[in-house]
Amino acid sequence: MSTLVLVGAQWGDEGKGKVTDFLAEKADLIVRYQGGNNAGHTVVAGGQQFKLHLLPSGILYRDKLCIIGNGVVVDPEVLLEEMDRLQGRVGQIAGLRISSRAHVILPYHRRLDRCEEEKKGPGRIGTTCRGIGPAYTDKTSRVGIRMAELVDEEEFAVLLERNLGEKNQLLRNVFHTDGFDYGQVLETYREYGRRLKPYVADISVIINGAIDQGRRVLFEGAQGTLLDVDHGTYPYVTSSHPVAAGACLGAGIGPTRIHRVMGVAKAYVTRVGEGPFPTELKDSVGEHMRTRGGEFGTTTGRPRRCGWFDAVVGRYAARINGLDYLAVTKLDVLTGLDTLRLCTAYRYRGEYLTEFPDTLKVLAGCEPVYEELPGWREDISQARSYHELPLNARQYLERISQLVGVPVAIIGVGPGREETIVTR
Ligand code: 2SA
Ligand code: GDP
Ligand code: MG
Repeated sequence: MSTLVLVGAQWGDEGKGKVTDFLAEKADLIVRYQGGNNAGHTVVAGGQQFKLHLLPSGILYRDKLCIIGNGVVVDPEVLLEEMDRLQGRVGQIAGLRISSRAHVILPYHRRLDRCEEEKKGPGRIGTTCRGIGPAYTDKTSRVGIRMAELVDEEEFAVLLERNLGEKNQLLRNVFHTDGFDYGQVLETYREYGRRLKPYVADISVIINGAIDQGRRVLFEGAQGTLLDVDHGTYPYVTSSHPVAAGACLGAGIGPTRIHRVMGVAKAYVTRVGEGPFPTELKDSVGEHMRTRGGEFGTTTGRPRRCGWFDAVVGRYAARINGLDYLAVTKLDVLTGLDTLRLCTAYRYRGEYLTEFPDTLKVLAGCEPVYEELPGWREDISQARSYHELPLNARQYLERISQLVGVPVAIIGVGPGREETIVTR
């Protein structure tokens, strides 16, 4: 690996945190390029579980440089808490840099997120209510506050006064709720700015310089392809670009700098939040996946919706991201199911669809077309090479690879760093 983008190939929570941590051993820099603390990336190392929201999943190694890219929206309160908590558990954390161009989540973004969701009622997106959408809205409306301004006391005071005035009006007059006190927010966030200042840098210079020197850079996506604001199941998406191309925008590198792209997919599918999900199971098999897979939101604790592996989604993710490899995670969760199903196509009003639909209306009306494969009962969590997997598990993986059109490079058989099989 020289530069590799790791991207979620489904609706998020594919196990990107674990795979990033695993691959980070061989990387010099690990870069988060989009999203914010809506993300929950779980890493299990040395028997300890770490839930990361803003810090890149390479942070557990002491000799790596971890970077929060300009495409990320940073909640300073959450980031400082996460840094303090991790330092308390592992001592001094790795080198960290935060892009001066990353936008800041302020308390009014969080409140607006909740108010907007409540106003939508049954039409809600099912956001994490972390202020992600409102912060990206400010960014594209050209009124956002960036890290460079947060750490500049004078600039911050001016920008906050203008923004807070407008947001308070919105909160009070449109949503009939409380606004925020300027003096209090200013004081609290100036302090956050003081603490974060040593980490703020022009990260594009650092990353491009590292690539020039032949250092290995791992770009870590959050959420997943189907949650991308352009390519996902709009409007049931997040407000950023989880797809591989997002790494260019969110880290300040050109497309020619990316050598390989790996998609992370669960051996089944989950989704948290609202929106269509063709292979969703509302039966005991879905319950098996939720219970055995511990499928609850890493950030919010919400139960995740579960369903069969969807190769239409897989092929779509392969196309949108230009996937070179797949990492198939949580294969162990399927152990014990007699028969497994793979969705190979959709049926829509009598039509047979092999490409992922471009409208929500069609997607919502799609019925999955399944093929069945035999399951396995053997415990696979101890397997460390491909040939230690039962024949039926290998056949299942081979069929996934064939349907998606991408070779499987990594297989997850448990949450621990070592519970991983590398095939190429
Ligand atoms: P938002 O908060 O504006 O980004 O929500 C918009 C949609 O994006 C989904 N979303 C996620 N989906 C899966 N995992 C995410 N991270 C957490 C996790 C989620 C949690 O690791 O489990 O704890 O609930 C994540 N973040 C955003 C979200 O559900 C909306 O559908
Ligand atoms: P991310 O958002 O893609 O990083 O994924 P999350 O951390 O939100 O959710 C994935 C969950 O699955 C976490 O609890 C991981 O510890 C766990 N996990 C990852 N890979 C495997 C695996 O191969 N097997 C099992 N059983 N759990 C896994
Ligand atoms: Mg997650």
